[in-house]
Amino acid sequence: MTSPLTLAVVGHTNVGKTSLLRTLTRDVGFGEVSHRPSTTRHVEGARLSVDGQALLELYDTPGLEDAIALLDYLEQLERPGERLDGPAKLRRFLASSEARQRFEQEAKVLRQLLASDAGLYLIDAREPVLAKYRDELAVLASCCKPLLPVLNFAAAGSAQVESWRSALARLGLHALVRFDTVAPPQDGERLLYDSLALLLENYRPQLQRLIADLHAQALARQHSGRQLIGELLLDCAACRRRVSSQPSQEQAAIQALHDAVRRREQTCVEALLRLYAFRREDAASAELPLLDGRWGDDLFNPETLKQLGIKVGSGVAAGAAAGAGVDLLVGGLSLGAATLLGAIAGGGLQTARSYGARLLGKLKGQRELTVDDGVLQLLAVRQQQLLRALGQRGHAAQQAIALKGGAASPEQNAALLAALRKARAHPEWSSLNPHATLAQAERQAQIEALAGALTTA
Ligand SMILES: Nc1nc2c(ncn2[C@@H]2O[C@H](COP(=O)(O)OP(=O)(O)O)[C@@H](O)[C@H]2O)c(=O)[nH]1
Ligand SMILES: [Mg+2]
Repeated sequence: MTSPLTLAVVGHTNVGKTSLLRTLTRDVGFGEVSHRPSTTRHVEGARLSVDGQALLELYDTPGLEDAIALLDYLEQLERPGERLDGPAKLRRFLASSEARQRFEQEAKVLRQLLASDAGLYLIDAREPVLAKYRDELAVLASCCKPLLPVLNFAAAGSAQVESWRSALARLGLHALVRFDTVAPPQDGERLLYDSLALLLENYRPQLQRLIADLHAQALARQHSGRQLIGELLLDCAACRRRVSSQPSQEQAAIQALHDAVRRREQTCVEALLRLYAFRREDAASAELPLLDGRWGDDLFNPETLKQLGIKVGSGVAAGAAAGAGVDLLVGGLSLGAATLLGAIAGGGLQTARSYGARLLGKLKGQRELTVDDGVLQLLAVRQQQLLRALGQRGHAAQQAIALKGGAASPEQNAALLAALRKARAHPEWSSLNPHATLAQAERQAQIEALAGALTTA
Protein backbone atom coordinates (compact mmCIF):
# COMPACT_ATOMS: atom_id res chain seq x y z
CA MET A 1 0.00 0.00 0.00
CA THR A 2 1.42 3.39 -0.95
CA SER A 3 1.76 6.03 1.71
CA PRO A 4 -0.28 9.21 1.40
CA LEU A 5 1.20 12.33 -0.13
CA THR A 6 1.74 14.80 2.70
CA LEU A 7 1.44 18.50 2.03
CA ALA A 8 2.13 21.42 4.32
CA VAL A 9 -0.08 24.41 3.62
CA VAL A 10 2.12 27.41 4.30
CA GLY A 11 2.13 31.15 3.79
CA HIS A 12 1.61 34.49 5.43
CA THR A 13 -1.09 34.89 8.02
CA ASN A 14 -4.64 35.51 6.72
CA VAL A 15 -4.07 34.28 3.18
CA GLY A 16 -6.66 31.51 3.51
CA LYS A 17 -4.62 28.47 4.59
CA THR A 18 -7.23 27.16 6.97
CA SER A 19 -9.91 28.06 4.44
CA LEU A 20 -8.13 26.00 1.79
CA LEU A 21 -8.20 22.98 4.07
CA ARG A 22 -11.90 23.46 4.64
CA THR A 23 -12.60 23.59 0.94
CA LEU A 24 -10.38 20.66 -0.03
CA THR A 25 -11.70 18.47 2.77
CA ARG A 26 -15.31 19.71 2.38
CA ASP A 27 -15.31 20.24 6.09
CA VAL A 28 -16.88 23.53 7.13
CA GLY A 29 -15.81 22.90 10.70
CA PHE A 30 -12.09 22.38 10.08
CA GLY A 31 -9.90 24.59 12.24
CA GLU A 32 -10.77 28.16 12.92
CA VAL A 33 -11.12 30.70 10.15
CA SER A 34 -10.97 34.36 10.99
CA HIS A 35 -10.17 37.67 9.39
CA ARG A 36 -8.09 38.35 12.51
CA PRO A 37 -4.44 37.49 11.95
CA SER A 38 -2.77 34.50 13.59
CA THR A 39 -5.87 32.51 14.48
CA THR A 40 -4.19 29.21 13.69
CA ARG A 41 -1.56 28.71 16.37
CA HIS A 42 -0.55 25.14 15.76
CA VAL A 43 -0.30 22.53 13.08
CA GLU A 44 -3.49 20.61 12.35
CA GLY A 45 -3.94 17.95 9.71
CA ALA A 46 -6.64 16.29 7.65
CA ARG A 47 -6.57 13.18 5.53
CA LEU A 48 -8.34 12.49 2.26
CA SER A 49 -9.10 8.85 1.54
CA VAL A 50 -10.80 7.04 -1.29
CA ASP A 51 -12.33 3.63 -0.58
CA GLY A 52 -10.48 3.48 2.68
CA GLN A 53 -7.09 4.23 1.18
CA ALA A 54 -5.44 7.37 2.48
CA LEU A 55 -4.23 9.35 -0.54
CA LEU A 56 -3.45 12.80 0.73
CA GLU A 57 -2.63 14.42 4.03
CA LEU A 58 -2.87 18.17 4.36
CA TYR A 59 -1.36 20.09 7.25
CA ASP A 60 -2.53 23.54 8.17
CA THR A 61 0.18 25.70 9.73
CA PRO A 62 0.39 29.03 11.55
CA GLY A 63 1.16 32.06 9.42
CA LEU A 64 4.73 33.11 8.77
CA GLU A 65 4.84 36.43 10.51
CA ASP A 66 8.37 37.64 10.57
CA ALA A 67 10.22 36.05 7.69
CA ILE A 68 12.49 39.07 7.23
CA ALA A 69 13.93 38.79 10.73
CA LEU A 70 14.12 35.01 10.46
CA LEU A 71 16.07 35.21 7.21
CA ASP A 72 18.57 37.55 8.88
CA TYR A 73 18.82 35.19 11.81
CA LEU A 74 19.43 32.21 9.51
CA GLU A 75 22.19 34.14 7.69
CA GLN A 76 24.13 34.76 10.87
CA LEU A 77 23.89 31.12 11.98
CA GLU A 78 26.78 30.32 9.66
CA ARG A 79 30.13 30.52 11.34
CA PRO A 80 32.90 32.34 9.46
CA GLY A 81 34.13 30.25 6.54
CA GLU A 82 31.17 27.86 6.82
CA ARG A 83 28.83 27.17 3.88
CA LEU A 84 25.72 25.40 5.08
CA ASP A 85 23.00 24.30 2.70
CA GLY A 86 19.39 25.15 3.45
CA PRO A 87 18.34 22.08 5.43
CA ALA A 88 21.55 22.14 7.48
CA LYS A 89 20.97 25.78 8.35
CA LEU A 90 17.38 25.00 9.30
CA ARG A 91 18.43 22.11 11.50
CA ARG A 92 20.75 24.42 13.37
CA PHE A 93 17.96 26.99 13.70
CA LEU A 94 15.43 24.43 14.92
CA ALA A 95 17.84 23.28 17.60
CA SER A 96 18.36 26.84 18.82
CA SER A 97 16.51 28.50 21.67
CA GLU A 98 15.16 31.13 19.28
CA ALA A 99 13.10 28.38 17.65
CA ARG A 100 11.25 28.02 20.94
CA GLN A 101 10.90 31.70 21.65
CA ARG A 102 10.95 34.53 19.17
CA PHE A 103 10.45 32.36 16.09
CA GLU A 104 8.20 29.75 17.65
CA GLN A 105 5.46 30.08 14.99
CA GLU A 106 7.94 30.00 12.13
CA ALA A 107 9.66 26.94 13.59
CA LYS A 108 6.36 25.03 13.61
CA VAL A 109 5.84 25.84 9.95
CA LEU A 110 9.36 24.83 8.93
CA ARG A 111 9.23 21.60 10.92
CA GLN A 112 6.01 20.67 9.20
CA LEU A 113 7.33 21.48 5.75
CA LEU A 114 10.50 19.47 6.42
CA ALA A 115 8.34 16.53 7.47
CA SER A 116 6.10 16.79 4.38
CA ASP A 117 6.60 15.73 0.77
CA ALA A 118 5.82 19.20 -0.54
CA GLY A 119 4.24 22.53 0.32
CA LEU A 120 1.34 24.56 -0.97
CA TYR A 121 2.44 28.16 -0.69
CA LEU A 122 -0.65 30.29 -0.31
CA ILE A 123 -0.75 33.86 -1.50
CA ASP A 124 -3.44 36.50 -1.16
CA ALA A 125 -3.46 37.51 -4.83
CA ARG A 126 -5.09 40.85 -3.99
CA GLU A 127 -1.91 41.94 -2.24
CA PRO A 128 0.84 43.71 -4.15
CA VAL A 129 4.06 41.76 -4.51
CA LEU A 130 6.20 42.95 -1.60
CA ALA A 131 9.75 42.19 -0.50
CA LYS A 132 8.51 40.26 2.54
CA TYR A 133 7.17 37.55 0.23
CA ARG A 134 10.59 37.13 -1.33
CA ASP A 135 12.09 36.61 2.12
CA GLU A 136 9.31 34.24 3.07
CA LEU A 137 9.96 32.18 -0.04
CA ALA A 138 13.70 32.23 0.59
CA VAL A 139 13.14 30.80 4.09
CA LEU A 140 10.72 28.16 2.78
CA ALA A 141 13.04 27.28 -0.10
CA SER A 142 15.74 26.30 2.38
CA CYS A 143 13.59 23.27 3.27
CA CYS A 144 14.38 22.01 -0.26
CA LYS A 145 10.84 20.72 -0.76
CA PRO A 146 8.80 21.24 -3.91
CA LEU A 147 6.54 24.27 -3.46
CA LEU A 148 3.41 24.95 -5.44
CA PRO A 149 2.27 28.57 -5.18
CA VAL A 150 -1.52 28.92 -4.91
CA LEU A 151 -2.87 32.34 -5.83
CA ASN A 152 -5.83 32.52 -3.51
CA PHE A 153 -8.62 35.12 -3.60
CA ALA A 154 -8.45 34.74 -7.38
CA ALA A 155 -12.16 35.48 -7.71
CA ALA A 156 -11.63 38.99 -6.30
CA GLY A 157 -11.65 41.77 -8.88
CA SER A 158 -8.43 43.12 -7.42
CA ALA A 159 -6.46 39.87 -7.86
CA GLN A 160 -3.07 40.69 -9.38
CA VAL A 161 -2.44 37.38 -11.03
CA GLU A 162 0.00 38.53 -13.69
CA SER A 163 2.34 40.48 -11.42
CA TRP A 164 2.45 37.52 -9.04
CA ARG A 165 3.12 35.16 -11.91
CA SER A 166 6.15 37.14 -13.07
CA ALA A 167 7.45 37.75 -9.55
CA LEU A 168 7.26 34.02 -8.77
CA ALA A 169 8.95 33.16 -12.07
CA ARG A 170 11.87 35.38 -11.09
CA LEU A 171 12.19 33.26 -7.96
CA GLY A 172 12.25 30.09 -10.03
CA LEU A 173 8.63 29.07 -9.33
CA HIS A 174 6.97 28.55 -12.69
CA ALA A 175 4.06 26.29 -11.89
CA LEU A 176 1.22 27.93 -10.03
CA VAL A 177 -2.50 27.52 -9.59
CA ARG A 178 -5.26 30.03 -9.13
CA PHE A 179 -7.78 29.29 -6.48
CA ASP A 180 -10.45 30.82 -4.32
CA THR A 181 -11.48 28.98 -1.23
CA VAL A 182 -14.85 30.74 -1.02
CA ALA A 183 -15.78 30.48 -4.70
CA PRO A 184 -13.43 27.83 -6.11
CA PRO A 185 -12.95 28.09 -9.86
CA GLN A 186 -14.63 25.39 -11.87
CA ASP A 187 -12.22 22.47 -11.94
CA GLY A 188 -10.03 24.32 -9.42
CA GLU A 189 -9.36 21.25 -7.30
CA ARG A 190 -8.55 19.14 -10.32
CA LEU A 191 -6.08 21.74 -11.62
CA LEU A 192 -4.46 21.92 -8.22
CA TYR A 193 -3.96 18.15 -8.03
CA ASP A 194 -2.85 18.05 -11.68
CA SER A 195 -0.20 20.65 -10.99
CA LEU A 196 0.98 18.68 -7.96
CA ALA A 197 1.20 15.56 -10.11
CA LEU A 198 3.61 17.44 -12.38
CA LEU A 199 5.81 18.42 -9.45
CA LEU A 200 5.59 15.05 -7.72
CA GLU A 201 5.76 12.40 -10.39
CA ASN A 202 5.81 9.53 -7.87
CA TYR A 203 2.47 10.54 -6.49
CA ARG A 204 0.76 10.89 -9.84
CA PRO A 205 -1.32 7.68 -9.60
CA GLN A 206 -2.86 8.56 -6.28
CA LEU A 207 -3.47 12.16 -7.28
CA GLN A 208 -5.25 10.88 -10.34
CA ARG A 209 -7.35 8.60 -8.19
CA LEU A 210 -8.28 11.56 -6.09
CA ILE A 211 -9.27 13.51 -9.21
CA ALA A 212 -11.39 10.65 -10.53
CA ASP A 213 -13.09 10.32 -7.18
CA LEU A 214 -13.78 14.06 -7.02
CA HIS A 215 -15.47 13.85 -10.37
CA ALA A 216 -17.51 10.80 -9.46
CA GLN A 217 -18.59 12.35 -6.18
CA ALA A 218 -19.63 15.57 -7.86
CA LEU A 219 -21.81 13.68 -10.32
CA ALA A 220 -23.31 11.54 -7.60
CA ARG A 221 -24.12 14.59 -5.49
CA GLN A 222 -25.75 16.30 -8.45
CA HIS A 223 -27.83 13.25 -9.22
CA SER A 224 -28.97 12.86 -5.63
CA GLY A 225 -29.66 16.59 -5.46
CA ARG A 226 -31.95 16.43 -8.46
CA GLN A 227 -33.77 13.52 -6.94
CA LEU A 228 -34.33 15.43 -3.74
CA ILE A 229 -35.78 18.30 -5.75
CA GLY A 230 -37.87 15.88 -7.83
CA GLU A 231 -39.31 14.41 -4.67
CA LEU A 232 -40.12 17.85 -3.28
CA LEU A 233 -41.97 18.74 -6.47
CA LEU A 234 -43.80 15.45 -6.54
CA ASP A 235 -44.84 15.78 -2.91
CA CYS A 236 -46.15 19.27 -3.53
CA ALA A 237 -47.84 18.51 -6.86
CA ALA A 238 -49.64 15.48 -5.45
CA CYS A 239 -50.59 17.25 -2.25
CA ARG A 240 -54.26 18.04 -1.79
CA ARG A 241 -56.54 19.35 0.90
CA ARG A 242 -60.25 18.67 0.84
CA VAL A 243 -62.39 21.50 2.08
CA SER A 244 -66.04 22.46 1.98
CA SER A 245 -66.64 25.58 -0.01
CA GLN A 246 -67.13 28.06 2.82
CA PRO A 247 -64.88 31.12 2.61
CA SER A 248 -63.57 30.90 6.18
CA GLN A 249 -62.68 27.24 5.85
CA GLU A 250 -61.13 27.85 2.47
CA GLN A 251 -58.84 30.51 3.91
CA ALA A 252 -57.73 28.21 6.69
CA ALA A 253 -57.10 25.41 4.20
CA ILE A 254 -55.06 27.70 1.97
CA GLN A 255 -52.98 28.77 4.95
CA ALA A 256 -52.44 25.17 6.02
CA LEU A 257 -51.40 24.20 2.51
CA HIS A 258 -49.04 27.15 2.36
CA ASP A 259 -47.39 26.14 5.62
CA ALA A 260 -47.08 22.52 4.56
CA VAL A 261 -45.39 23.46 1.29
CA ARG A 262 -43.06 25.88 3.02
CA ARG A 263 -42.01 23.27 5.56
CA ARG A 264 -41.55 20.72 2.83
CA GLU A 265 -39.32 23.13 0.92
CA GLN A 266 -37.23 23.72 4.02
CA THR A 267 -36.81 19.96 4.42
CA CYS A 268 -35.46 19.83 0.87
CA VAL A 269 -33.12 22.77 1.51
CA GLU A 270 -31.72 21.04 4.56
CA ALA A 271 -31.32 17.72 2.76
CA LEU A 272 -29.41 19.47 -0.04
CA LEU A 273 -27.19 21.24 2.47
CA ARG A 274 -26.43 17.92 4.15
CA LEU A 275 -25.73 16.29 0.82
CA TYR A 276 -23.11 18.95 0.07
CA ALA A 277 -21.82 18.92 3.66
CA PHE A 278 -22.92 22.41 4.50
CA ARG A 279 -24.66 23.62 7.61
CA ARG A 280 -28.23 24.58 8.12
CA GLU A 281 -27.43 28.27 8.32
CA ASP A 282 -25.57 28.21 5.01
CA ALA A 283 -28.73 28.93 3.04
CA ALA A 284 -31.71 31.10 3.75
CA SER A 285 -34.74 31.01 1.52
CA ALA A 286 -36.98 33.99 1.07
CA GLU A 287 -40.65 33.64 1.98
CA LEU A 288 -42.75 31.87 -0.54
CA PRO A 289 -45.04 34.26 -2.32
CA LEU A 290 -48.53 33.86 -1.06
CA LEU A 291 -49.91 30.62 -2.24
CA ASP A 292 -53.23 30.93 -3.99
CA GLY A 293 -53.72 27.25 -4.23
CA ARG A 294 -55.41 25.76 -7.18
CA TRP A 295 -58.92 24.51 -7.10
CA GLY A 296 -58.15 21.58 -9.21
CA ASP A 297 -60.08 18.49 -9.78
CA ASP A 298 -57.82 15.80 -10.91
CA LEU A 299 -60.60 13.32 -10.94
CA PHE A 300 -60.80 14.38 -14.54
CA ASN A 301 -57.13 14.45 -15.18
CA PRO A 302 -56.46 12.08 -18.09
CA GLU A 303 -53.89 10.33 -15.93
CA THR A 304 -56.53 9.54 -13.29
CA LEU A 305 -58.94 8.34 -15.90
CA LYS A 306 -56.27 6.16 -17.39
CA GLN A 307 -55.74 4.50 -14.05
CA LEU A 308 -59.41 3.71 -13.93
CA GLY A 309 -59.24 2.21 -17.37
CA ILE A 310 -61.32 4.94 -18.96
CA LYS A 311 -60.33 6.07 -22.40
CA VAL A 312 -60.97 9.73 -22.98
CA GLY A 313 -61.23 11.59 -26.22
CA SER A 314 -58.29 13.78 -26.97
CA GLY A 315 -60.43 16.92 -26.61
CA VAL A 316 -61.30 16.24 -22.98
CA ALA A 317 -57.79 15.08 -22.26
CA ALA A 318 -56.25 18.19 -23.75
CA GLY A 319 -58.67 20.44 -21.86
CA ALA A 320 -58.00 18.72 -18.57
CA ALA A 321 -54.30 18.60 -19.19
CA ALA A 322 -54.16 22.32 -19.74
CA GLY A 323 -55.64 22.70 -16.28
CA ALA A 324 -58.76 24.19 -17.80
CA GLY A 325 -60.23 24.02 -14.37
CA VAL A 326 -63.70 24.36 -13.09
CA ASP A 327 -65.64 25.19 -16.23
CA LEU A 328 -64.64 22.06 -17.98
CA LEU A 329 -65.18 20.07 -14.87
CA VAL A 330 -68.68 21.35 -14.33
CA GLY A 331 -69.43 20.38 -17.87
CA GLY A 332 -67.77 17.05 -17.38
CA LEU A 333 -69.37 16.29 -14.08
CA SER A 334 -72.54 14.56 -15.16
CA LEU A 335 -70.72 12.50 -17.68
CA GLY A 336 -67.63 12.09 -15.56
CA ALA A 337 -69.27 11.24 -12.28
CA ALA A 338 -71.42 8.54 -13.74
CA THR A 339 -68.59 7.06 -15.70
CA LEU A 340 -66.28 7.21 -12.75
CA LEU A 341 -68.78 5.64 -10.38
CA GLY A 342 -69.15 2.80 -12.80
CA ALA A 343 -65.43 2.39 -13.09
CA ILE A 344 -64.92 2.48 -9.35
CA ALA A 345 -67.64 -0.08 -8.80
CA GLY A 346 -65.93 -2.32 -11.29
CA GLY A 347 -62.49 -1.68 -9.93
CA GLY A 348 -60.69 -3.19 -6.99
CA LEU A 349 -61.00 -2.19 -3.36
CA GLN A 350 -57.93 0.01 -3.59
CA THR A 351 -59.43 1.93 -6.48
CA ALA A 352 -62.70 2.37 -4.64
CA ARG A 353 -60.90 3.69 -1.57
CA SER A 354 -58.71 6.02 -3.46
CA TYR A 355 -61.21 7.55 -5.82
CA GLY A 356 -64.56 6.76 -4.25
CA ALA A 357 -64.03 9.12 -1.34
CA ARG A 358 -62.81 11.93 -3.55
CA LEU A 359 -65.68 11.55 -5.94
CA LEU A 360 -68.14 11.39 -3.08
CA GLY A 361 -66.63 14.55 -1.65
CA LYS A 362 -67.03 16.25 -4.95
CA LEU A 363 -70.65 15.25 -5.23
CA LYS A 364 -71.24 16.62 -1.73
CA GLY A 365 -69.94 20.02 -2.77
CA GLN A 366 -66.49 19.66 -1.28
CA ARG A 367 -63.55 21.05 -3.11
CA GLU A 368 -59.97 20.00 -3.36
CA LEU A 369 -57.18 22.45 -2.96
CA THR A 370 -53.88 21.77 -4.66
CA VAL A 371 -50.63 23.68 -5.13
CA ASP A 372 -50.69 25.82 -8.23
CA ASP A 373 -48.25 25.47 -11.09
CA GLY A 374 -46.67 28.85 -10.44
CA VAL A 375 -45.58 27.81 -6.96
CA LEU A 376 -44.30 24.47 -8.20
CA GLN A 377 -42.24 26.22 -10.84
CA LEU A 378 -40.89 28.66 -8.31
CA LEU A 379 -39.88 25.80 -6.04
CA ALA A 380 -38.16 24.09 -8.95
CA VAL A 381 -36.24 27.22 -9.93
CA ARG A 382 -35.24 28.04 -6.38
CA GLN A 383 -34.03 24.60 -5.49
CA GLN A 384 -32.08 24.31 -8.72
CA GLN A 385 -30.45 27.63 -7.92
CA LEU A 386 -29.51 26.24 -4.54
CA LEU A 387 -28.12 23.05 -6.06
CA ARG A 388 -26.01 25.07 -8.49
CA ALA A 389 -24.80 27.39 -5.75
CA LEU A 390 -23.85 24.47 -3.51
CA GLY A 391 -21.86 22.88 -6.32
CA GLN A 392 -19.85 26.07 -6.71
CA ARG A 393 -19.48 26.95 -3.07
CA GLY A 394 -16.25 26.43 -1.17
CA HIS A 395 -16.51 25.03 2.32
CA ALA A 396 -14.68 28.09 3.55
CA ALA A 397 -17.53 30.38 2.51
CA GLN A 398 -19.02 32.29 5.39
CA GLN A 399 -22.02 34.06 3.89
CA ALA A 400 -25.34 32.29 3.55
CA ILE A 401 -26.73 31.64 0.09
CA ALA A 402 -29.88 33.69 -0.47
CA LEU A 403 -32.56 31.84 -2.41
CA LYS A 404 -34.73 34.13 -4.38
CA GLY A 405 -35.94 32.33 -7.45
CA GLY A 406 -36.32 33.61 -10.98
CA ALA A 407 -37.70 32.49 -14.26
CA ALA A 408 -37.25 29.11 -15.85
CA SER A 409 -37.04 28.75 -19.62
CA PRO A 410 -40.30 27.93 -21.43
CA GLU A 411 -38.94 24.56 -22.58
CA GLN A 412 -37.98 23.66 -19.06
CA ASN A 413 -41.38 24.67 -17.79
CA ALA A 414 -43.13 22.53 -20.35
CA ALA A 415 -41.09 19.43 -19.51
CA LEU A 416 -41.51 19.96 -15.82
CA LEU A 417 -45.22 20.67 -15.89
CA ALA A 418 -45.82 17.58 -17.97
CA ALA A 419 -44.03 15.49 -15.37
CA LEU A 420 -45.92 17.23 -12.55
CA ARG A 421 -49.28 16.68 -14.20
CA LYS A 422 -48.88 13.00 -13.75
CA ALA A 423 -47.94 13.44 -10.09
CA ARG A 424 -51.08 15.51 -9.50
CA ALA A 425 -53.18 12.45 -10.23
CA HIS A 426 -51.50 10.44 -7.48
CA PRO A 427 -52.37 11.83 -4.07
CA GLU A 428 -51.09 8.60 -2.54
CA TRP A 429 -47.57 9.63 -3.64
CA SER A 430 -47.41 12.78 -1.54
CA SER A 431 -45.84 12.61 1.89
CA LEU A 432 -47.96 15.68 2.66
CA ASN A 433 -51.17 13.67 2.36
CA PRO A 434 -52.50 11.21 4.91
CA HIS A 435 -52.24 7.54 3.96
CA ALA A 436 -49.40 8.11 1.53
CA THR A 437 -47.66 5.04 0.15
CA LEU A 438 -44.20 6.30 -0.60
CA ALA A 439 -42.34 3.09 -1.35
CA GLN A 440 -43.77 2.56 -4.78
CA ALA A 441 -41.73 1.83 -7.85
CA GLU A 442 -44.00 4.03 -9.94
CA ARG A 443 -43.52 6.95 -7.54
CA GLN A 444 -39.76 6.45 -7.68
CA ALA A 445 -39.88 6.36 -11.47
CA GLN A 446 -41.79 9.63 -11.48
CA ILE A 447 -39.22 11.22 -9.19
CA GLU A 448 -36.56 10.14 -11.69
CA ALA A 449 -38.61 11.67 -14.50
CA LEU A 450 -38.92 14.92 -12.58
CA ALA A 451 -35.21 14.91 -11.77
CA GLY A 452 -34.53 14.41 -15.48
CA ALA A 453 -36.70 17.40 -16.36
CA LEU A 454 -34.51 19.64 -14.23
CA THR A 455 -31.66 21.30 -16.04
CA THR A 456 -29.14 22.11 -13.37
CA ALA A 457 -25.78 22.36 -15.07
N1 LIG B 1 -13.22 36.06 -0.58
C1 LIG B 1 -12.34 35.17 -0.09
N2 LIG B 1 -12.10 35.16 1.24
C2 LIG B 1 -11.20 34.28 1.72
C3 LIG B 1 -10.54 33.38 0.88
N3 LIG B 1 -9.72 32.61 1.64
C4 LIG B 1 -9.86 33.06 2.91
N4 LIG B 1 -10.75 34.07 2.97
C5 LIG B 1 -11.09 34.85 4.17
O1 LIG B 1 -9.88 35.39 4.65
C6 LIG B 1 -9.82 35.34 6.06
C7 LIG B 1 -8.62 34.54 6.54
O2 LIG B 1 -8.79 33.18 6.22
P1 LIG B 1 -8.05 32.02 7.02
O3 LIG B 1 -8.39 30.74 6.33
O4 LIG B 1 -8.33 32.10 8.48
O5 LIG B 1 -6.54 32.41 6.73
P2 LIG B 1 -5.20 31.79 7.37
O6 LIG B 1 -4.79 32.73 8.44
O7 LIG B 1 -4.21 31.79 6.25
O8 LIG B 1 -5.52 30.41 7.86
C8 LIG B 1 -11.15 34.76 6.51
O9 LIG B 1 -12.01 35.82 6.83
C9 LIG B 1 -11.64 34.01 5.29
O10 LIG B 1 -13.03 33.94 5.25
C10 LIG B 1 -10.83 33.39 -0.54
O11 LIG B 1 -10.31 32.65 -1.35
N5 LIG B 1 -11.73 34.33 -0.96
MG1 LIG C 1 -5.36 29.68 9.75
